Amino acid sequence: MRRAVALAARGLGRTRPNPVVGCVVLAPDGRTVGEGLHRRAGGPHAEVEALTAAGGLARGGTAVVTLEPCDHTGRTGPCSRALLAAGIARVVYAVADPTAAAAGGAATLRAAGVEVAAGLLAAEAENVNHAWLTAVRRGRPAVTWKYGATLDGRVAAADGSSRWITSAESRAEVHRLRHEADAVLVGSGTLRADDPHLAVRGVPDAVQPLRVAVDTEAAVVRPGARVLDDAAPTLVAVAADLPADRTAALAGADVVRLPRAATGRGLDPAALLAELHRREVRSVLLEGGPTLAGAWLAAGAVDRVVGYLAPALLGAGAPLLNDAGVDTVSAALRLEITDVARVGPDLRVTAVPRPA
Ligand code: AOF
Ligand code: ZN
Repeated sequence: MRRAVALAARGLGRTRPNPVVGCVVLAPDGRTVGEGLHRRAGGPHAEVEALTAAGGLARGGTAVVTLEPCDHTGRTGPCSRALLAAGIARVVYAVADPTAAAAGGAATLRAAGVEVAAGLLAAEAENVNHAWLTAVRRGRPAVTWKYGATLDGRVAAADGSSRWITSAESRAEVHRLRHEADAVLVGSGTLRADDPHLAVRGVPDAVQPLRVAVDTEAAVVRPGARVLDDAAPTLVAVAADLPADRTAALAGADVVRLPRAATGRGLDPAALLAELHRREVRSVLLEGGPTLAGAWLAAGAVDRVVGYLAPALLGAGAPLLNDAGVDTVSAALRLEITDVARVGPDLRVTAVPRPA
């Protein structure tokens, strides 16, 4: 199963709107005779790829798969039937398929006499599919807020300079996070201050995410902005109530008009996430800045936080987070740390909101 999870991880960023799935087929004597992963929506499911590799050696063997085999005909046929047709005797899967349409593979296999076990390395398999599982459970894309800051929580110095606070190693990792995300999103403060490009660089065969520029007043993004180049598709989100001439300068760009947040600050995160969900985005990397992150946290629209902390102190300058709707300690947004790692000289902390 550890190998199957590693196979699944290779699909991250490539399978939208589908999950990542890995599968290993063992012959009756326990030898690995086939491996597979789900590489893209519309392509073969992991089980089918592994069974094809195994050929006749799968008969009487075991299929180890990170997600419950599907029982439906979507873009491809049901994996439950494929496993039965190959003569698999035992199926071990980690996580149940939470979609109503595809679920039921385990029951179908059991009814046909296959021995089925669930839950092996479930935490690891959940983790690799965090985005897709969150999206299915919430009915909207999973949102990861990523930031890079000094140890005293600043993203810029007093003079406004902000380049290269974190290390080259951390910045390289952020390109991988972008590649793994279906969309990368920034607000108008970051667009104005940094003119960010938001495309993936330095990842072999990278899939470029949809770049989402939240420019509520249509006051920042203009032709020539780096975010509008042809390195990746871009969606510019503006307020629905703006007069038409405000978006005239964006002719040719993909512009969506959305309701404002109830707080009056920025766009309604839920409306933007619904729009992205319609566009088959299942994971969003929120890259800033502090005002946008505060609004999204306050709205309960952040599912995971990844912070890169550089061993540097500034003492003054912009904080990594602005108002998140908290005015007293008892109302703090409490998180649970799920991972801590060294990345070059920096510290990477991953955390998820604690259920209220
Ligand atoms: C599996 N193995 O490798 C994958 C599964 O429309 P389709 O054919 O692409 O099916 C997509 C659905 O099938 C997806 O929503 C999920 O429930 C399941 N994905 N299942 O047994 C796989 N990718
Ligand atoms: Zn399947």
